[in-house]
Amino acid sequence: MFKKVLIANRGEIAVRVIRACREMGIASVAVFSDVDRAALHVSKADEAYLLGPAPARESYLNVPKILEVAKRCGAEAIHPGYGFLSENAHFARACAEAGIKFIGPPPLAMELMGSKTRARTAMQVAGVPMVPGSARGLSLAEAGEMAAKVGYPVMIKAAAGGGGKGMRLVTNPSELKSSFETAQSEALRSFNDGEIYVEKFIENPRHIEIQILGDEHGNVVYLGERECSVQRRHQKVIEEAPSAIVDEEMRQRMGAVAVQAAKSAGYTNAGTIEFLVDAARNFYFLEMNTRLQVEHPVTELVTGLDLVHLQLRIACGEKLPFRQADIGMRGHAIECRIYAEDPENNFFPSPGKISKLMRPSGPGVREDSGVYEGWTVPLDYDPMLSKLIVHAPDRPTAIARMRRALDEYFVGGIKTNLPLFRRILEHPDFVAARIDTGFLDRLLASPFVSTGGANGLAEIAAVSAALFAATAQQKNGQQGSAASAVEQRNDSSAWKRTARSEGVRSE
Ligand code: MV4
Repeated sequence: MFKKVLIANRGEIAVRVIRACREMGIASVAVFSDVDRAALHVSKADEAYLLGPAPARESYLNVPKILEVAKRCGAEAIHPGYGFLSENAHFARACAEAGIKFIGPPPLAMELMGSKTRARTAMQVAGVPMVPGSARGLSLAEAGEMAAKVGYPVMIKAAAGGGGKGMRLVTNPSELKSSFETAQSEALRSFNDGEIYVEKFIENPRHIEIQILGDEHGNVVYLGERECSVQRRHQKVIEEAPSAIVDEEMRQRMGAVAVQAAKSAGYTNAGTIEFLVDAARNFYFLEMNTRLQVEHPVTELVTGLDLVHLQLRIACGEKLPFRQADIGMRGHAIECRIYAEDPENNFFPSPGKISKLMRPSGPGVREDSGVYEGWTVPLDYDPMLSKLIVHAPDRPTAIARMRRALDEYFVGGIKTNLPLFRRILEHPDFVAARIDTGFLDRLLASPFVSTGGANGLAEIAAVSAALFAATAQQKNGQQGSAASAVEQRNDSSAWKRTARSEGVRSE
């Protein structure tokens, strides 16, 4: 096994990888930018090195600097996390040339999947079901022919895109020219690559993805699916495993396709095949993500496997320690991505100092966090603070557990999207698993009337604690100690009563 690994990332995923290294007896090396000197991942690692100023180009995307640090400290491998350099084939190649193992797939497989048209061609050859459309770049005239062939509405997509960038919906032939040209210039500007292709439009699909693992000896397994349909602007908000609409038969078919896709691409390490699933439960290859994903914990909880341990073992040349038949799935897991953003102000980022942090715990609760109380969330990077993940025997129990965990969670000093999750988890469509990629937009467009329920117990507790501390002194002289007044009553929540008596809450 490696003796020392550098983690070329920050935040919760850097902490996640550092934890796996510690458990495996591997020394961990953190890197950080000027504004991340006091970040959590820096204090958790065995060593930490400054990369440069805050802008990612000069720090977490600075390939020469990262390789220089790796060589200087004697790291044998680099884990890229997600985002930043994780899907950059040039970086993977530069690591190999520097004699450092990139913990991920081979550069060739990353490049293949990076081009959506090349990926479609390869997947078609491998027999992977595909949305009808083209498998190569098209001229405007060819796009018109293809659209007529598959039938409107169609999606115009950038070959270098993915994740929703450079994508246009075209509902009739008269819109094709302007949409094509807009998508092309957007693609040229964003990716320096104007290649465009066409697919039939699948209306309100579900987004369901299959986790795979491949070793460097030709073995590939699938670890079931994740339901990721709850999204906003192509950002996932909630993920779960398993999907309520996937039964064992469908799982096996999707899994076999995903394994075939990975094998035909020469893929190794952890990867994810994304599928669009239509209302009739037909599934179509969308794209492959060549990295460990944000939502990997829900798969870990239902399979009982540690994906980062396995990534490290695979990168070291070990064989997968199990076969497909050995992999089972138990219960249901849900993840909420907690962001420093304001749901009441169009989800505008809300970085700043975390003045108070009360985190949930207890049975079946996991939190993968990159922050701590007193830390100032910088405005230079993605504002995800942490991931709250629950595991329970079944979906209804997992939903109840997540609601309970959210009620225990309080973040003071900055705005977060915590209130949004309470809303989603109470929504009848979510509870009934009637979710597709349009669910969250529909929910946000509808007026919201709070049911009052158990909303924000942790918030009441935090406010009450502050008031208690501020007023206990003067109360002492008047009507005895406030503490004893609280202790005397044990019928319901003491904090709630204190809040009520202080006029914080009127119920
Ligand atoms: C589609 C589609 C419908 N039909 N392609 C959005 C992200 C990008 N990776 C692909 N996306 C879509 N491609 C066809 N032919 C609908 C989407 C889509 C979507 C896909 C997955 C998750 C959320 C989504 C939200 C809106 C649109």
